[in-house]
Amino acid sequence: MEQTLILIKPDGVKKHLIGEIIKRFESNGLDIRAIKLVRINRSQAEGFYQVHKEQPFFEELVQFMTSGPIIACVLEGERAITRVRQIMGTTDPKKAEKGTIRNEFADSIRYNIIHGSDSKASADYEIPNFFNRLEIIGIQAG
Ligand code: IDP
Ligand code: MG
Repeated sequence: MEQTLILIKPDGVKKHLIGEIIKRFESNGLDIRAIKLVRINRSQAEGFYQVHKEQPFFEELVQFMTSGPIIACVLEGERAITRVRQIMGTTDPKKAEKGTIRNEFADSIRYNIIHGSDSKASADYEIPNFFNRLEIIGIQAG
């Protein structure tokens, strides 16, 4: 079993896509282990995306991710990381496969609706940015 983090970005929340997006993951058989609506500040966004801090789009990305509330969600299932990335579609919605979330709903490579961890190492880093152990159902005893 694998766990992965998804974020419904500020554009996805503004477009009222929370239900639509969660439905796609649940329909695929993935289990929700934690979920919350949060607004992150600049230092949280910089920390979350620190792997991209040298990228030319970093400042825009931080501004975007702090521009409104987001949904953070831990999903669990066999090969959850790969399955989630497939359901999301690739970063640039113009290149994303038909039927994927980004292909159907995203406006641009910058405003692309959703984040999903891209590896086990990323998921292990990203999940604790949003949830402590007690908030993830199934990890704690009892
Ligand atoms: P991913 O979200 O598909 O994993 P990453 O390469 O990890 O894509 O980039 C993180 C986020 O940074 C993207 O989802 C997108 O919001 C933003 N981003 C990536 N590349 C560009 C770009 O070329 N211009 C503007 N924003 C970008
Ligand atoms: Mg990424």
